[in-house]
Amino acid sequence: MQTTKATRTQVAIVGAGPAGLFLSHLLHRQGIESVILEHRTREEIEGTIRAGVLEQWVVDLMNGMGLGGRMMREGHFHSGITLRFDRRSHHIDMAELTGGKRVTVYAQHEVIRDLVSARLEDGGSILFGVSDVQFHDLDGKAPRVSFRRGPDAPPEELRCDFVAGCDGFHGPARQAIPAAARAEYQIVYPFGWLGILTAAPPSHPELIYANHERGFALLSTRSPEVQRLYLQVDPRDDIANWPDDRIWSELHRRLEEDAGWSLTEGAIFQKGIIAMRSFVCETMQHGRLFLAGDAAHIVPPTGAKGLNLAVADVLVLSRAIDAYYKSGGMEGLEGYSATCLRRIWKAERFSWYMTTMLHRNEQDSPFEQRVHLAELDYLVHSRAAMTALAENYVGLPME
Ligand code: RFL
Ligand code: PHB
Repeated sequence: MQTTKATRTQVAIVGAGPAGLFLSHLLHRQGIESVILEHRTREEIEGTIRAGVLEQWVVDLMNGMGLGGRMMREGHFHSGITLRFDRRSHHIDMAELTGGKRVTVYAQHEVIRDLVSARLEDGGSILFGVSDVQFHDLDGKAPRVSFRRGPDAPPEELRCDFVAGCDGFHGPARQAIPAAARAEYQIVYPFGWLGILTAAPPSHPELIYANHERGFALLSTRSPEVQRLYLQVDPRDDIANWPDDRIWSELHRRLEEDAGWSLTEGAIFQKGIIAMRSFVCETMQHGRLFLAGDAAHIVPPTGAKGLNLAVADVLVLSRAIDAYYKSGGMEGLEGYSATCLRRIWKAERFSWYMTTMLHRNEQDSPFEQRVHLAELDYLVHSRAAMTALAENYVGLPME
């Protein structure tokens, strides 16, 4: 009979996205061992184009952990954003409204590259390309995660004290919480984002969020040579229906304004369409399994909150695990889900607010469409409303 190879660690982490990688670094700094099981290859996770905006406290955390060197050299620091509607621009000076806080535009895959290389350099264990991850004995004190190092490799087992489900929205960890023990709250939006990367210089010094009668558009950046732009589209649309000239013509129309600003074009070298949803799973824990990041919640990208929330979850989790190893106390772990959900629901609210205010929803009545425009008009003329937006955008304080 074949015996299953078993290894032991303190925390088994499933998924090497931002949640899993930050958790492994945070635990390492507390002297706690972990192993990350990731089903994609290193090249795949380092090449997936996703988020761009880091909240101030995430940047401070990365710097405090000694992981921010390249980010500080190559990232872009934005102290404001521009809202554009009715063909006019309105600057929101976030730094002035929040006592000096700003956001950093530094691509998620660059964060991933920095975190993977630093973790491997300090002797961390990340197993790429694993398959068949399954959870066992989550209710007891000695949970196990079984897996294979590839589809044809023999089964192995990771024995541990805690399991962190950092495996994203489509991963298996959430399903390991019995359906009767969790409630799921969700909105699926009737629109998606077509995102492009283009080889062009920046067209504008800060991000532009545009509400236009043809739909939302967003201008973001990546580097002095590469820009990131998004267009609201039907989520079921096929990217083949979007040749480059159609994308540019739509971006020009939605981002243009009366004051004569113009968008700089370049070669499009990456494009794709993503659907948008809001989703929260309550509870985020079951026995010794703790969900973090997109495994437990999704926000539409309009508020730029997803990656930041994933980091917030694992900061709470790492502190609770540390307290357990230092004193045997379970309070932090028992309160994990409730602690995280307070921040998560505020980010859900903000992301939903930005999304509904800035997009054109064909299902909205003309009354609701007028209300969204009134909301924008109120926002840009009220210091109180702008402060509320700025406070949420740069990131609510981490306790
Ligand atoms: P991830 O990044 O999805 O990582 C999960 C990892 O788990 C692995 N996995 C498994 N591993 C082993 N076995 C299995 N069975 C597994 N199943 C899955 C996956 O391969 C993967 O490597 O989740 P995590 O770590 O929770 O991080 C969440 C963030 O990635 C996400 O919230 C952000 O990208 C959202 N987001 C944004 N967030 C921001 O904070 N600021 C932004 O500006 C921002 N813009 C965006 C975004 C997301 C976008 N897309 C594409 C959804 C813009 C876009 C367009
Ligand atoms: C990005 O640069 O990818 C980006 C910026 C702002 C958002 C979402 C995505 O709200």
